[in-house]
Amino acid sequence: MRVTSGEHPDIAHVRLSDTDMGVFRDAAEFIYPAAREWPEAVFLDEMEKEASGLAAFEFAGLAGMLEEFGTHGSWRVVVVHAPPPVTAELIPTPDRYLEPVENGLLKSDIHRGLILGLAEWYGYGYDSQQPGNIHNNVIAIAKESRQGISANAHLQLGFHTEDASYNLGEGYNVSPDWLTLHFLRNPDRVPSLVSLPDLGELSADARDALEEPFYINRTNPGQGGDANNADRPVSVIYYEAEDGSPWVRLNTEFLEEDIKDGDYSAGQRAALAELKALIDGAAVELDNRPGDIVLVDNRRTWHGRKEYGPNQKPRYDGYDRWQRRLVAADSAERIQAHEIDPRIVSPAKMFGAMAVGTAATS
Ligand SMILES: O=C(O)CCC(=O)C(=O)O
Ligand SMILES: [Fe+2]
Repeated sequence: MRVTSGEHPDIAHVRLSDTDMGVFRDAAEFIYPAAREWPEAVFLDEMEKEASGLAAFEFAGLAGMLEEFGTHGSWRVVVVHAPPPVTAELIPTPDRYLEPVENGLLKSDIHRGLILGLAEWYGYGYDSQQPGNIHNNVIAIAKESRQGISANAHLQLGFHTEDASYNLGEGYNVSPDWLTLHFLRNPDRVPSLVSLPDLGELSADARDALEEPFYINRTNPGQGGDANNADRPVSVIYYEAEDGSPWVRLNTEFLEEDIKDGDYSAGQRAALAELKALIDGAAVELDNRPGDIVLVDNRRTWHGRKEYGPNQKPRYDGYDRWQRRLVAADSAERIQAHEIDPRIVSPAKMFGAMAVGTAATS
């Protein structure tokens, strides 16, 4: 295994040796016949066990690297170049969201499952997004015209931290620490975007404003949209990191509207505009190929997608761009507090608990 630095000093690429590639392939072959029968939650439990064996020996180097990444104090994005899916084994790219019974386990899911296990991250899904599925499909959908949803190929997907609107402070946070995007197909090489700004470049005024709890993030349409916005303002920059470094929660998709005329003060709007400019200026394109597993530190990184260009339009022929998304947390307990099924979290349940908590203290 070699670690090379990439498009930005905070982006690392993991280049696996032929032996490592073989371990991934063999593990997938061996586990798949049984794993395809397991519910997703059971599958992830099993991957944790499987990975702990590999971490001791075959994948000790990778486990060590992921442990360092997992501190939230080193790289902000790691791309593991895992074996690409075997073309003959991969089902057509879906052109709509799948029901859980249709959304079977793929052999490639085992590669990412092992990485989650090595990193000791807790993978989960939502009852508000592709409900019942823990592995979500990121695909283009022909009739999708809403802004801010990954399935809309006509528009750029604006920079966001994943599920920013569900990050409402201690006890009320079901947003992921880690976002994993696993590329199965990307024939026209539509890039994902990440933004890695240096918050030290913000003016003191902007930073002071962004550390105050005034902002309500908009929930993306794929997560239920405005109906799932919280009734609780938060600070955009917050401090929960062990090393004291700033963390961020912000969906910039609808930020222009808030900057123009939201319910916010002139100083707050100026601070949001300054941060937006900083984020846009720190954009990096990721040229993802099948097999790439992009691991994003969702506390310190924004991500999005460029619009599909004129020669990149989806064809809906089964071979379009397709990635699997799995979100993950450092602490299983933080998520389990708001679960309705194993590894399925319910933001509505969290909002309900929040309302009760507020009533009790007011
Ligand atoms: O399509 C992409 O590259 C990014 C999608 C995205 O933001 C997500 O799935 O969370
Ligand atoms: Fe996203």
